[in-house]
Amino acid sequence: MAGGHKFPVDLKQFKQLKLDSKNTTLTADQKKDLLHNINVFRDAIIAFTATGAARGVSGHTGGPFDTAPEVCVLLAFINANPDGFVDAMFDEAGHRVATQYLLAAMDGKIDPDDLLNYRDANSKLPGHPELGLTPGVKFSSGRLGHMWGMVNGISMANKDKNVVMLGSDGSQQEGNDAEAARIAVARNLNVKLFIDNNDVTIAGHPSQYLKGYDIARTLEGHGLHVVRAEGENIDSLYGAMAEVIHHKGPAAVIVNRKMAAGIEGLEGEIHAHDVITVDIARKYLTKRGYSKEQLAFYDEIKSRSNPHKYQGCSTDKGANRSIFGEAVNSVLDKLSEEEAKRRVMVIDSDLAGSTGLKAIQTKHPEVFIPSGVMERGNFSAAAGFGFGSNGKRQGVFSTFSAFLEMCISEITMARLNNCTVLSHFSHSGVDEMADNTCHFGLNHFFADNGLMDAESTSLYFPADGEQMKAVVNKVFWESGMRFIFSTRSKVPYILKEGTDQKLFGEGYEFVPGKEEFVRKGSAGYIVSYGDMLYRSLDAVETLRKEGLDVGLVNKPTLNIVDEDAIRTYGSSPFVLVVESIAQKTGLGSRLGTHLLERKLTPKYKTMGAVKEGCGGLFEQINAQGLGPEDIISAVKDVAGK
Ligand SMILES: Cc1ncc(C[n+]2csc(CCOP(=O)(O)OP(=O)(O)O)c2C)c(N)n1
Repeated sequence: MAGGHKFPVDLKQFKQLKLDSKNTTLTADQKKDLLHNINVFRDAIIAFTATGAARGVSGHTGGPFDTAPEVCVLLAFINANPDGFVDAMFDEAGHRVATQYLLAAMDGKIDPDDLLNYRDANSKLPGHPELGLTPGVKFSSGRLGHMWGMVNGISMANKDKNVVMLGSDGSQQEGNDAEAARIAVARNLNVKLFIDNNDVTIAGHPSQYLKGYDIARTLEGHGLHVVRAEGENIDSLYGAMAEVIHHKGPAAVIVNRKMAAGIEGLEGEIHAHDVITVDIARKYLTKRGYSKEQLAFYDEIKSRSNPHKYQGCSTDKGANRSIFGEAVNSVLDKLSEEEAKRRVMVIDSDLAGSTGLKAIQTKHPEVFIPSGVMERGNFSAAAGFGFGSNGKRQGVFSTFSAFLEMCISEITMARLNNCTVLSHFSHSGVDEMADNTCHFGLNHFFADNGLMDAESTSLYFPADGEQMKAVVNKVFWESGMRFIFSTRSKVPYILKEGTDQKLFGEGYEFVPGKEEFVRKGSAGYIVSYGDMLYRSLDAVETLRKEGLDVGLVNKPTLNIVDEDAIRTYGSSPFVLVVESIAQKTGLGSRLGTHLLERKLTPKYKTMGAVKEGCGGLFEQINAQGLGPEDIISAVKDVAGK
């Protein structure tokens, strides 16, 4: 594996230390050995996470680098008393997966050289830990705030053992952790938390954007035994950890530190959350004594891109998730600052740079509220802003599509309160999602969860950047609940047939609920939307050249039936739904009903996301069976050709 690259860090140097948590101080030798282990662990984390930067698949270095001291101390505690612990270092911040991969390598479950495939497609080393996928990985994690609750139950099932969890100041912002704290205290569970309080999340420093947030006081308020420690002072950290392990009942160490301490160019910086650059990694590792030859493998790791050339669309691409923010700006530009502030509130969930809100923060700071990793609270705040306004006031909310699943109940209550809220869920589907399965955005239709007589809820998934602008402009001031989806990946522009003009460019007007005939055909129709539209168009063009007159319908409003359009394609020989969200809950699971209710009985087939991810970027779509050839063969299958 790893193209034959050799992992530069010799993991055998790691000492099998045993430390008894009854002793709250370290001897000079123990301290020396611990510091040695921490250095080896951190070298390894830096060495292999930087391959994510080299191959262009991103990743996370600062978090797993930070928690190395806690992990090394815990390993020594567990070594000394294996029966005293449940055998896993649960981590509520799943992006710190590098820790788990390194532990698996140290356990002999994966070859250390394989670590150099971090986040590569099909490497089984995706962006978050997935139980059952990677040998040696002991749990799944990746949605913040989802681990502690389970750790409580694991503790209930293992009363005579400690259950340890690595925590983070990002994850602790989630409401779930407050519920988990109450359960842990009420049941006096032996859960032990080690919370990396590095004051960095994705979008900024919690001390700046979330005034009043104080993890130690919060957990003390719940009734946990809390000890504060200086994370980069091993005596302070060790003493606090020993005390907490020894304490009977739930307890936490709040590990205060600057993120990426000691890494030149990263220490205390927000981007330390992300993957380290090869340059910074090289500098760090060279200083630590690794030779040029040992680090030469970085030069051989290259990014790959999708070799397929899609027909019917432009070669240039637009990032719909960013275009959303620019489109909102174009609406705000028409208002005075005072009116914008009074009528619009845009709330972030620590992902402004990823979901397009950054552009709004920059150009219209008067409407922007930075907020924490608290999707439910933020969504409800956006909904409440529009409460009673009938669209005159707009709350704008945004996060990744995966986390829509967290907000379903809040959406219901917002609907029952006739709230007006415009939501943008980016990172939809599976395309270019190296973060893998827990980050897939699959269940958009869950947002349309009202009754048939309820105020209408609209789900929009524009196919390209021009259509995104048109959608935002059209629906911004409407009342009710509107959900707009975009992908992590950029998408090309759909072109007018046989020209290089953009189909949704000048002169195009978006009409909510209207389905659009991109190609008329007599053999049957593909119905698609979002990022699958250009892929479907490519298949349609190929099939038409082969003599099969397939048509293509774009359905940018996912959950409203266009009666004229459905009659046209429903009367054709076949309908194939092509989408990148879950086949189980997507459009394909509904359109068949819509057809039958109208006594339309074409041959029918659906294709969408059907399995867990393979890691990597463009490879994800193909791995789901949604590649160009797959669409062509599905058409031939349903057409009986
Ligand atoms: C429920 C949920 N919301 C949002 C995210 C996206 N996300 C990943 S990491 C992160 C913030 C990370 O902060 P922290 O946990 O403190 O990690 P550190 O920056 O210290 O590595 C966010 C918002 C997520 N993974 N899960």
